[in-house]
Amino acid sequence: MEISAPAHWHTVDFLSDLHLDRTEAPTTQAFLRYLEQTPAQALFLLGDIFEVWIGDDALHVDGGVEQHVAAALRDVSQRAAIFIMGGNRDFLMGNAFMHASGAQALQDPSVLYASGQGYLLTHGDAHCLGDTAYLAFRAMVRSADWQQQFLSKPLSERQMLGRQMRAQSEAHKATARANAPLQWHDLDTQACLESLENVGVNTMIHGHTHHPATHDLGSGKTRWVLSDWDTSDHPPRAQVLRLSISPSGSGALQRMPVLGS
Ligand SMILES: [Mn+2]
Repeated sequence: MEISAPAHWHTVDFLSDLHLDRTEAPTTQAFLRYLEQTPAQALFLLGDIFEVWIGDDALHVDGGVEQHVAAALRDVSQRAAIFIMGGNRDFLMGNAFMHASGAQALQDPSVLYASGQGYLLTHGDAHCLGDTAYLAFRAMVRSADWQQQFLSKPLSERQMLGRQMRAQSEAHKATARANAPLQWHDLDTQACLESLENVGVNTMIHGHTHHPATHDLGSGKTRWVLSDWDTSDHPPRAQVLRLSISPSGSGALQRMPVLGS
């Protein structure tokens, strides 16, 4: 999928990995404040905005984080274009959620043309070639059959599975804090270079690893890794990558903290 920035886009924000799970959580509140305040004309949410997405009917749960976030995005959509890509946790976000949010679904990968350049946008998980167990799981849960079967379960059953996934994820994080950092898989550099060459652009923007960095891939190619968000962690993290497009049309990427009360 290709998107060309219209002339009125001067500020474009990229975010991922907020892992929102409760309306009242500080990270959710920080995101809602960010949405009210951002000057961006376009927002690109590149996956794992939600900790888990059990189906668009979660929007009917009053007071749920899904409903709150959709309503807030819909408000922003009056003044900014919103593009949402699924991550490995929230890939089941469907048309009803996009409609409720005033957002456009963004395929993984997609290319944004802005400031005279192309930006390859992806969540990042598909490039983690070393994580073979995950890639097998990914192939399964991305199949139409699996998704149809999952979504046909009663909402209450999917809510229970969602709670189990959250609990596992919390236990995982607690272990990581208590012991040495857990092993993690980074994106495969060769796979990234091939993806960039396939679409003929030099810059890749992705999330997923929770290891924000700017990697020089050589030959003028760069990989920008987005930060995850967790305002309860030490130090707290909440950051967007912002593309600022000057009146002359040139662009600059910069990491912007969005913490603050
Ligand atoms: Mn992810």
